[in-house]
Amino acid sequence: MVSIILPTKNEESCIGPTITRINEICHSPRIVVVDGNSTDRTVEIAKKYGVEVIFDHGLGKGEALRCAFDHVQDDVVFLDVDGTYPLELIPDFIEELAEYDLVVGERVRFDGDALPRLFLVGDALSRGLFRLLYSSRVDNLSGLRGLRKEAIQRMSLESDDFGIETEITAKAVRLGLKIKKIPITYTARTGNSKFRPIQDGIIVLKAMFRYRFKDLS
Ligand SMILES: Nc1nc2c(ncn2[C@@H]2O[C@H](COP(=O)(O)OP(=O)(O)OP(=O)(O)O)[C@@H](O)[C@H]2O)c(=O)[nH]1
Ligand SMILES: [Mg+2]
Repeated sequence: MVSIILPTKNEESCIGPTITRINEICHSPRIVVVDGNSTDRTVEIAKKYGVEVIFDHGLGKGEALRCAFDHVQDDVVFLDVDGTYPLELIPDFIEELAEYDLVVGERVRFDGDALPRLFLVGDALSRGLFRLLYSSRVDNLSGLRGLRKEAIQRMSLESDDFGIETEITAKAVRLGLKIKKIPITYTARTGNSKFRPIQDGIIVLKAMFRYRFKDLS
């Protein structure tokens, strides 16, 4: 089985359509929404659609994902609930998990004004630095991924914040796990971004160096 994890913090405009679409394209999926104490109607809508809803402890997206991984004890596909990622490719991610430990939605195209210029520059710098430090070309910030249960166990994930994708990518490379990249188009977001360019950019940078040199044995 593969569980589909949806981290949410005030995503009331996208949660309903996202669940509907996943139900259309996947065969009886187990969908788990992990919510960061949304103050809008996100939780109410998720419950109305009949999916499991759990809550993080308010520390950020990384902690939310770790809570969800602990909860499901399963292979996972996770993605942002903001309309940016191609939901129709989720079955491909599920399929590739039969062979690969980590499946990354490699953002190769950005639709229109999907990302402001500052974000695009930061994104390119982040990928460049990752490549330099890890000798590996992987989209370390992509929020659409598949991850096998055994890989999650081996990684002993610890990030609470937006460093989580970088931690997962870094550890997958350093542990020699099998990584599959699926090229995707990134679309403009619906609703407000939770990513703060300066603070969260620094968090990503720190994660990049921390997991390059940390003893993983
Ligand atoms: N449970 C939980 N979810 C969160 C938290 N912070 C963000 N999220 C969700 O995690 C996903 C990623 O956050 P985004 O705001 O999309 O961050 P981003 O993708 O880096 O930035 P954009 O490109 O602007 O979308 C979204 O679905 C958010 O609702 C949190 O603290 N707890
Ligand atoms: Mg997003």
